[in-house]
Amino acid sequence: MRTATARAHPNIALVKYWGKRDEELILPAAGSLSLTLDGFATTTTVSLDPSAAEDRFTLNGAAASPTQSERVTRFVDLVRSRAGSSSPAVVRSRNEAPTGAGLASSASGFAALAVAAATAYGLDLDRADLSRLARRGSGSATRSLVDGLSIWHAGDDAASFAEPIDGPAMSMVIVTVDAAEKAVSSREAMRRTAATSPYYAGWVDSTAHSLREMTTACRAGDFTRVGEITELNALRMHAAIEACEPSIRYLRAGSVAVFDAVEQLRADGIEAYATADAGPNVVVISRPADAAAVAERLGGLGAVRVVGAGPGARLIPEEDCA
Ligand code: 2P0
Repeated sequence: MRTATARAHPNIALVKYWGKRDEELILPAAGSLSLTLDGFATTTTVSLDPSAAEDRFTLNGAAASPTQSERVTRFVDLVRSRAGSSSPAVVRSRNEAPTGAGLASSASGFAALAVAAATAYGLDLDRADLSRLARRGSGSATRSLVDGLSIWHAGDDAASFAEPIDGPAMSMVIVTVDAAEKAVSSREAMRRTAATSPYYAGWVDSTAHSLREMTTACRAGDFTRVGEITELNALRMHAAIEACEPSIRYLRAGSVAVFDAVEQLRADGIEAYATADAGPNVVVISRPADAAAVAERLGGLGAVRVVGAGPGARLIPEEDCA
């Protein structure tokens, strides 16, 4: 039985991906840029089981929901068709992050699955190809193949993968204001934003512009500019999302309180900038030397955890498997 285990971490986008130009291939409307984290890992083992009738998928030791299983099978089908195999697989996955709470568990999930499944089915793929493959599972997974700062290019199927980019050192203070599963999935909310938000076209244009500015700021090691673009880009994304019909509001009162506290931190001379994904939790970036002070100041607003740059998805030895 061929088996492989991979570990991947979520990433937090500084310039966000929100909207597709191709739903089937998961090609983004604009490029994005993120930091792969050193916490909240997903570890996934894929074992071929030719005698099984169908794939089996367990998440944190329990059978996954039909929706989750179907999404995994669709992804493994892609790997099988490339490998010329018809063998079902057993997929066992463990997640350190709360699933569905805006901490991008689909990014670490599909990045780990791409590496483990490609290896178990005998595909010989380089890092860019693995990034392109992970993209087919979930857009944000494209970036979790890369260590640290990662830029995911828009473009056609061949060009749309992530690669590393240099930038200033930074920490991320994750403020979990609510760990419950979100009401509207990113996929659905993205679709609704593109279809109904009057600000969608402006969002896509401004993101492409922000990505160019962010690339320059990263290469210059300019933490301040990186932070400013990050916060602005997140607020623009949420404005576009809130303007869709029916409206979706991911930011709750507790989230806004963190944005307020971050503004106060800056007024007090500690440089920190806030961002938030498709959920109520807020991620605050700071220079590594300021992270402990930022975490202390934000501690009353939710559970805080400080993380830094982590490794892209990779194989791990069998004995570590889920
Ligand atoms: C991002 N997010 O850039 C943005 C910011 C959430 C907010 O990518 O449909 O799970 O699987 O491609 O990647 C979350 O959406 O969506 C996401 P699909 P995905 O990190």
